[in-house]
Amino acid sequence: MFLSTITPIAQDNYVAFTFFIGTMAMMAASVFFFFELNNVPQKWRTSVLVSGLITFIAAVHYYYMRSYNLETGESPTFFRYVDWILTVPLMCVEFYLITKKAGAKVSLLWQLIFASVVMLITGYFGETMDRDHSVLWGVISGAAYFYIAYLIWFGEVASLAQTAGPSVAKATRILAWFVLVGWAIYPLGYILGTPGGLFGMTLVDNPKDAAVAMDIVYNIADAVNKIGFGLVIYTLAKSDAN
Ligand SMILES: *C/C=C(C)/C=C/C=C(C)/C=C/C1=C(C)CCCC1(C)C
Repeated sequence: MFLSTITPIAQDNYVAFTFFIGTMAMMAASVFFFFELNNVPQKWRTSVLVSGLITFIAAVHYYYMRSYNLETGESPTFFRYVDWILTVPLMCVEFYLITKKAGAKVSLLWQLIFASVVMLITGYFGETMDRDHSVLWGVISGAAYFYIAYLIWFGEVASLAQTAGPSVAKATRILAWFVLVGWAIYPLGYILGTPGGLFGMTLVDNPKDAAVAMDIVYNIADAVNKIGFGLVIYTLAKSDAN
């Protein structure tokens, strides 16, 4: 019987369990954003659509990562990064879309996307191919992260948001907090999961426990950031009628 091939999630398997809950939450959020497309003003539809794409892409990856983790007992690092390399640039697209009305140029979008790709590729090297230099890769990745945060807090995104009207300014401010605080959870996961992750210090000694801590932290961060981001955009779309 096909049911016998299903691997049950053990009660103490928090990694698989948070992948499961993550799948469900991302799926529910996607359905919500897609169905609400018709209830938001025309000019915000693309933004809300992108919110739905972000959670949808994550839902598909989470579904896969849950079974990968259950069947191998390993951390699905590769698919984690495939997910991020698709969804983080889409979050950059969100910043571009909401400031476009105030004159955001495509070059700003490319700056954000480029920095996010550098942040993720260097993080991937540090987690997989070159773990001996995880601190160095983490620092480069962190620099790209700070550059993104800088653009959003003090750079072009911030100044454009100011001229785009009070609703966009307010939404950008909240999204900026997501980037500063919500995204900062990821380097914490990296530090917990990677040998030498905190300037030569390994916080969790047993590699299995370290991987578990990392996956749980990443799963929490993804739910907060992807669904939270989408809801901020949705609220903006609903509150800004003009
Ligand atoms: C939906 C997924 C999101 C918002 C993922 C964001 C990921 C990061 C902000 C990752 C940042 C990292 C660092 C700043 C340093 C260590 C390596 C990373 C890739 C974990």
